[in-house]
Amino acid sequence: MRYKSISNKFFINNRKMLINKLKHNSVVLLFSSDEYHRNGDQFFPYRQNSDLYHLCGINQEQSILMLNLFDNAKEEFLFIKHIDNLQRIWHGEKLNKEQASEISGVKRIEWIEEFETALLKSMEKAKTIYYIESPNLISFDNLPTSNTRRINAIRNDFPEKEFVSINDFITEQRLIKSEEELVQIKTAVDITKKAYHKLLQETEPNMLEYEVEAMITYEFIRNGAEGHAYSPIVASGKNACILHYTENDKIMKDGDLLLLDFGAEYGNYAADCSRTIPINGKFTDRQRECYNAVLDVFNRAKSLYVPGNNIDIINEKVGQWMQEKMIELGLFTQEDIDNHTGENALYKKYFMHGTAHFIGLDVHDVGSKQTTFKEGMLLSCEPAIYIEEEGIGVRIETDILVGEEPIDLMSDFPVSIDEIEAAMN
Ligand SMILES: [Mn+2]
Repeated sequence: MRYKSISNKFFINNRKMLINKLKHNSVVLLFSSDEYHRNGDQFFPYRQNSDLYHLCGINQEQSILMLNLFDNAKEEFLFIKHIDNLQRIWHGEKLNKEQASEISGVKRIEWIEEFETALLKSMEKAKTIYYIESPNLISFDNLPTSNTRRINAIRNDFPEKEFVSINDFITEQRLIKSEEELVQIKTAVDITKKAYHKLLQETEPNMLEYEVEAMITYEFIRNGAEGHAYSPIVASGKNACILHYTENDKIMKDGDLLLLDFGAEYGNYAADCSRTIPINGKFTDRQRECYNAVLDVFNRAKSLYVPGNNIDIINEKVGQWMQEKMIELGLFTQEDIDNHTGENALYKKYFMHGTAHFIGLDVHDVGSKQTTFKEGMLLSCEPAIYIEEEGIGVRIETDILVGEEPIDLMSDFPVSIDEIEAAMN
């Protein structure tokens, strides 16, 4: 095992929390993610459905969680893949029943072949089927995920049953991070810091962006992360103004800035970090002005991550602060704002995304812009400015734990101009 996993107490407790919110004479059904075909006989590296992981900690494909909530019998089942000797030779071991039980804390572990029979039996008594809606695969065919396909099939077979989504309940649970989850997240953050230090030391003019990507990947893997929590952005010069630039294949020019958005995944939990550095180790005067404008807003914004606030409130405040900075930077005047009639505020031309999103098992984790912050929630803080005509893009991003005193998990990452220049030279 690459990483240290969370104890089964966490998963047992998650199931208990969920069950307490549900009606009796019901069944909860949750199916693992698909294995995604790549090409030929190859598949993409497997990544578990985050909700299934949250409820049982199993990272294996072809797993099904079934919770029976009957008046006289509450019973938890986990169905796992059963492999033969030939498969074992090619692909190695899969979890046995004891291991699956140890990881998840579920007592009844069955082979996947037993699922249909067990389902029929549960359906004799169940009135309500609880399921989780997962987003469709984004493709031109809009294919449903395995979870949706299986639930739809069961819905067809049992049209008389009541089907109820439990997304809101799961979201509520996933939003608040437990101590054990924070250990995983802090490890992901720490590995991300190591990659940041490496690239601060080794980045030089005329390297290719993917050489920096390789430094990040190297530090992630050698420190026990599964890899990147999302496709990293290594964007030099004006490429920084393409928000989801992931080509990372241009030459990094002397005198340009480099915008990086990267984060390790550890034990399925994400870190999410953005930094902006001068490729040659020294900011120009104009770059300093722009960088310090964003840094100033970044430092002020951190205090907004307190209970009672929400993402909409943060976006509104940070938008106003960035607008003041843009006037100081000479991008437009107060008069321009007063005369502006467009649908979007003027500042959105230079800062077109939000400041915060939730972070957890998914880098853009569950929760909405109106979710009221509570202690223990984790969000990004990422003000930015993109001035395409000057080839300047600056984003500074950290991960903040909500509290009366918000905690910046990346407070020891070099962030001021002096710290960055010192680390690079
Ligand atoms: Mn982010």
